[in-house]
Amino acid sequence: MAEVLITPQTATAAETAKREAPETTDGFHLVIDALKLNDLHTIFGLVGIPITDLARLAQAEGMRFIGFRHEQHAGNAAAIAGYMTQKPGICMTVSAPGFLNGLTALANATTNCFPMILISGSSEREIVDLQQGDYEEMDQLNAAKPYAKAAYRVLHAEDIGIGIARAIRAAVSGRPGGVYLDLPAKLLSQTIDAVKGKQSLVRVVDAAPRQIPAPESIKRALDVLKSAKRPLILLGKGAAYAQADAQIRELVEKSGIPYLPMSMAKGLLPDTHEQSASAARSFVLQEADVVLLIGARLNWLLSHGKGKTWGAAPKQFIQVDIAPTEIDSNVAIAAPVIGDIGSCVSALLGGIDASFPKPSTEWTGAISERKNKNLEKMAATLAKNPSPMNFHSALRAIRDVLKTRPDINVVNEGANTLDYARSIIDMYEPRKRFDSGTWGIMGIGMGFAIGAAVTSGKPVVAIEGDSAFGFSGMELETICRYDLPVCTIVFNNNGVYRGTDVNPTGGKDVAPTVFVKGARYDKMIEAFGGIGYNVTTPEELTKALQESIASGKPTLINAVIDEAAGTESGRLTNLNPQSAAMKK
Ligand code: ADP
Ligand code: TPW
Repeated sequence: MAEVLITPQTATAAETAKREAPETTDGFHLVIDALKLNDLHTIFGLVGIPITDLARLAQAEGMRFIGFRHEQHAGNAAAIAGYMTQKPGICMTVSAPGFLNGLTALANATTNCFPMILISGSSEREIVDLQQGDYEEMDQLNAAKPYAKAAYRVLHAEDIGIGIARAIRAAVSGRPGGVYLDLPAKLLSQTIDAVKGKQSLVRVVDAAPRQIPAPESIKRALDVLKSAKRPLILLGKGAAYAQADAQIRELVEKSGIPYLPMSMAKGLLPDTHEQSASAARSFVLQEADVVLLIGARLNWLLSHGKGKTWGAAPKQFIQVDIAPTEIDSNVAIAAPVIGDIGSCVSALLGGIDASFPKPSTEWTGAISERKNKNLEKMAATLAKNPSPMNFHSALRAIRDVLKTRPDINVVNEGANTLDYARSIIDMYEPRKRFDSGTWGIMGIGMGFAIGAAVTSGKPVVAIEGDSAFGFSGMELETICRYDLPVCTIVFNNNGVYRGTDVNPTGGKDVAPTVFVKGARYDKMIEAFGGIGYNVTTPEELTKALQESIASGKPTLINAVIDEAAGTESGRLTNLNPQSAAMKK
């Protein structure tokens, strides 16, 4: 509403007119008001027409706008905020290229069942649909659809409230996922009567309603569980997302059944819990006869529930999930339990009383024996002090520091860096580990770190392969700009997986996996006022990490790792038969 210079005489007339004429509001204000009304107070984004004005207004209205250097990382920050809070993370981008940059994060969120809303400005329908060549023209709604759980467009200012309500509900109800909301520029500047605008806003009631499992599904599941000789519980990141921490712990402890956490479910129970079978993973997957899956899919990360990983012993699966279509996705499920994990686990607990058969000591004893043997082997590997440092000796140093700070968030990506850190770094609290997830995607590092730091207000340690770090490295500036307590540790082995490949032709170009040798990633953060460390021994790494955490400042530790230490694709060698064959 523009201010006008008026004489005292006309002022009275203008004031009278203003009192009589209804005040107006516009699309910009309605978007902000709708988000705030639903307790969404942070936007991760990147500006440009028409988002700049929206971002300015959001800030002026008391929201937090965290501006990024690339939309993919803003989207990843929003996604992880959604995973941590069960409220959709909000990402805002401009049209076409900005939208497409954000779309990778939206797709990754949908794949991982993280709730987020990508809001993008777009060109006018008239021009897009006639393909008349607008500035950053694109049919974004249709482009988003295959990669989003839902996609909506709002054309009238009075529909903004409903549009945002639908987006919130779609993102968090049932199986969570990414939602796209298309806001044409013309919509944002549309004005409507302020009272009408206010009335059009919707505060979403019970956005993710409990979904109570059918009693017969609980009975069936308990019957299968009771019949087990070698039961196993498998906890996935759906279980962590559900925030049913106490019930899950009770189920594990009351039943006495050994459990395995998937990588992002680590810490749901502390990794040091005596019933954790992580150190005997291969053994329990092969030998178990009944497997209770809670918020975990039988996708590639679990070898699709079949084959060598699962051994020859016949298996029966019980699967607790909110998505009925997940059942029988890869193998037959003997006992599906459909509902939200809190309700399902509570119902299962109702059937686990003193008469419930405890797993035999033969089974738990065999697991303990394996665990101890493997832990001893791992301890011997971790105790070595090779020079240069390798993944194990560096991770030992990090593990020992993180043990003293269970509240710290851990972000992790890379190939070897991911595989080794996942098994070596223990987690003690739920929803503190964020990684490459269902796709095994590289590039989540700095986005997740920023999202986790902003959302939790707690420090973040990002353990990054040097290649993985490169995908989002420019966001170091964002970390410094907002002065976030993020310590990035780059496992620098001079390349993708390792740094020793050679060009077989002897030509000038280096091999496809090789980077600049001896790069100093620590200097990158210094360019933005952060603190850099270059370390070559576990002792130096320990000291640098302790100092970093104590400082609460943006820091980066360039950890020099033996360039020959990594294996191609980390532990995914089975997915890489071509490469294995080429090396023979
Ligand atoms: P992981 O990668 O850790 O194995 P996945 O992402 O494959 O885990 O599986 C998560 C599963 O959890 C999905 O199938 C999803 O439908 C389910 N899920 C997510 N939230 C809930 C919830 N609140 N209640 C029940 N199931 C849920
Ligand atoms: C978006 C393929 C998988 S792992 C990896 C790449 C490029 C990097 C491994 O090297 P890094 O780790 O990070 O140095 P380390 O510990 O082995 O030395 N593009 C995307 N996602 C994936 N997964 C790839 C490429 C890949």
